[in-house]
Amino acid sequence: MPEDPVAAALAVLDRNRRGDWTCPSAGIYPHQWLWDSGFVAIGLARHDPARAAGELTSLLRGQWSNGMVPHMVFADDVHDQGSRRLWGSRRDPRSPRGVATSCITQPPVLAIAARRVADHLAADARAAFLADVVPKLLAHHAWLYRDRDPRGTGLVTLIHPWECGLDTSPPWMAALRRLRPSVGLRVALALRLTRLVRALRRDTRYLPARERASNDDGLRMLDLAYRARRHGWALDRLPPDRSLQVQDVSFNALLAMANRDLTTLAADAGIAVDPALRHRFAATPDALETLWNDEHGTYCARDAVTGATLGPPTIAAFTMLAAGAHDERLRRLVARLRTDAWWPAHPVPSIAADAAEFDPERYWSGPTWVNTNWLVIEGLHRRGELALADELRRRTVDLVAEHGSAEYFSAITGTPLGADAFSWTAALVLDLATPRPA
Ligand code: 9WN
Repeated sequence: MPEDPVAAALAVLDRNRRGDWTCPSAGIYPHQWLWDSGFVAIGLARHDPARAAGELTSLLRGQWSNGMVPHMVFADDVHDQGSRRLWGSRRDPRSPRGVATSCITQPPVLAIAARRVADHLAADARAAFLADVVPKLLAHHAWLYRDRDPRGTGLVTLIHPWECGLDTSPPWMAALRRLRPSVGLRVALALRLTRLVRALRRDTRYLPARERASNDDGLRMLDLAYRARRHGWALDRLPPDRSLQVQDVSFNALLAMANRDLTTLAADAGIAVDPALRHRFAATPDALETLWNDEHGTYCARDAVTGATLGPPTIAAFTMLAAGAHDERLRRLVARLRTDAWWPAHPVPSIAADAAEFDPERYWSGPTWVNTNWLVIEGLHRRGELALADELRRRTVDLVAEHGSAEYFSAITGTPLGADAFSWTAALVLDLATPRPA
């Protein structure tokens, strides 16, 4: 008999609690991650709004003076020298004093989470929370547009797969493999220094290798991070032929959603949004439509240097249901969602089940994830597809009730994969356990 899903989810979040914040999963992910904390706050908003608010404010202790919110804030008491040394954030004068962080970002879900948290706080606490976080979130979004969209296209450019959140999804890995390797990487690949990579990797110490990125891809991602470090993590300093520069679908769709929520929160708090920033916000929805690809019949990421489409299509396209405005395209997306390839026994896989790259157990190359299902459900609600939204909601809650709060699941068999007791799985089940009023 499966446990009560709400009680089980709260137990996972208590187990992963580290004071004010929650780690994604003890052991493999001991630090604080940006979008993980956003999802934790969304899930906790109704059950414990004060803790949910603390989850967001604690993440923002890692914010840099230029507004960048890093994708990781390191736990003080966890030895993880390999990872800390890679980033070396403390050598960068823009990093916060006394807090070690990564030097790249992750999907900007914080304003989306903050709006939900604010809705559940009592008036005084809400005013104090908004006075604290709204200026920081405005600085965060201003950084995204200033540093990552210097040409004013309306779309932010990412410089590393770790920034997109769906890290090892096939379009990103294909682009990474096409990149001319550095001398160091060529030597490492030729000598097959897998032992070295395994020593640097934390994930395969805990999990079967077949569920994770290959060692070669792991090496390529590390090499790319070292290259970006040599250029101060700055998009405008990266050599175009030796870097990845990607206009990612889900990152920019989440940015459009977050811009809407941040605008509402700023108005509530009586904080003015700089007109130039408003102008940037306004450009993003139309710019997102330029990611539509007729050949694939869906939205795809784009190489920001060459303009090439990065296929195959992934779950990222469906996040447009919550961000897009092109009725005909979004109708086509909903129809596509109901095809066997995207709606197998346990919808919705990270890539189509009939794609050549589909691998049912490997990370972002096939399994279904609760956070992406949550985003699809959000989009279906926005489109008025209430029956489909509720079906996906029920199936997601049932999957977790039956198999536990795994990091991800086989979309074919439901087998739990990756880390267990994973925070965003638990948190979003908390949110999904209660059906939405129609
Ligand atoms: C690198 C923490 C993070 C998630 C990402 C997921 C994975 C890290 C990793 O874990 O990324 O940031 O070690 O592979 O891809 O979405 O935020 O849960």
